[in-house]
Amino acid sequence: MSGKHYRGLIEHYRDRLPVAPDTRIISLCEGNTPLIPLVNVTKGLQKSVEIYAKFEGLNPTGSFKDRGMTMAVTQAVAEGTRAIICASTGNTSASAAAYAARAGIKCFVLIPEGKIALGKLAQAMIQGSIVIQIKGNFDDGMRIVKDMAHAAPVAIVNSINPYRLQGQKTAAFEIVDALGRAPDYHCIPVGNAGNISAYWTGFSEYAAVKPATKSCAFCDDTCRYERPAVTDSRPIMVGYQAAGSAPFIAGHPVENPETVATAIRIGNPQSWDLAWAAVNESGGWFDALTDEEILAAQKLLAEREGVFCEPASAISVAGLLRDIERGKIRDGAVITCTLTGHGLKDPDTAIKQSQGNVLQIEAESAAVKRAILDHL
Ligand code: AN7
Repeated sequence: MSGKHYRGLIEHYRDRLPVAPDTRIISLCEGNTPLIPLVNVTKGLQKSVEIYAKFEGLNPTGSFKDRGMTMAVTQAVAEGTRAIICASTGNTSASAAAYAARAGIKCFVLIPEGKIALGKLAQAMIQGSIVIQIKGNFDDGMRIVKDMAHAAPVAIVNSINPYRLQGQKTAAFEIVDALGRAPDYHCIPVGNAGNISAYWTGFSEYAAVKPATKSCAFCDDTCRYERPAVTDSRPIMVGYQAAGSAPFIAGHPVENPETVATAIRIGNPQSWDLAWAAVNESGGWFDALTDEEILAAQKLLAEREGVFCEPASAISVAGLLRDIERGKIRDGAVITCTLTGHGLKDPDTAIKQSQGNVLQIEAESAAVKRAILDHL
């Protein structure tokens, strides 16, 4: 393929990723997602801050998982793997299925029965993965998948696969590239804790001087020389969990995690130490939000900003707005929030909390006119 159109995050950030020059890239042109300024939710706040949403719901399968999956599946194929496997609360399975389909390999996904959002299940199914519904939660699935690494010829593509985090760190690169600087704070939902770890890696790599090893299609001559740090700072990392699934706030894994934000219904996060390192090294914190707070933020973003993300994603904005009110965010700060997945993933939850916006009336102009006048 020729030309300079965007060809996915591996091609774009090739010199910062562990990919050999002749490797066959498995890509759906993921990444390059918009950094949307939030213009309405900031009105009425005590502090003057700039908030940007990194809308990862606009990746090819509707979540940030595609960033890691392009790397993990590219590597799996390079190693001659013929099947991949993951445990998932939904988005990982949707993404794994898509990249496996693209690569022409088999995909097995373990999901908690009855506890994944409808859109994600539809994706995993139609993209041809073998869906294994287990009578257990994500943590049970993760334990079984780790067993399978030794028991069956399959490659694990959960975020314990280090290539996943390598791909996901590019979201931090994109944020700095878009802002022209690092944000002061970065707010992010935390489930299995891979993403917060990946962002910290990305922000840290961009703040460090590094010799360039390879050049990409977009680089100019300077690429061959030692690369200066792109930014001189790193953000304070803030991770938010659902109150019913908050091991980082409890300080230990929790059994039987529960939350309406099924994507982050995880009690035993695999990237425990990396996530703590991100928060501690950056001077950040973890906090928990109730399901009510999560859903209110999802609705606020949709109604006030026109940005429809899934409940787990909205927790980053829910937490940020609460922390601004509590005085934990400094005046004048530039803040980025990751909205990890698209709202269309979970239509049931969206419909359930928006019933009031539907009117049922006769099919007559007079009735419609009345309805309009009543609601102006
Ligand atoms: C929308 O799909 O773990 O802290 O199996 O789907 O990196 O786990 C999903 C996680 C946040 C949490 N937002 O990210 C899975 C899965 C959304 C998610 C997270 C997930 P991590």
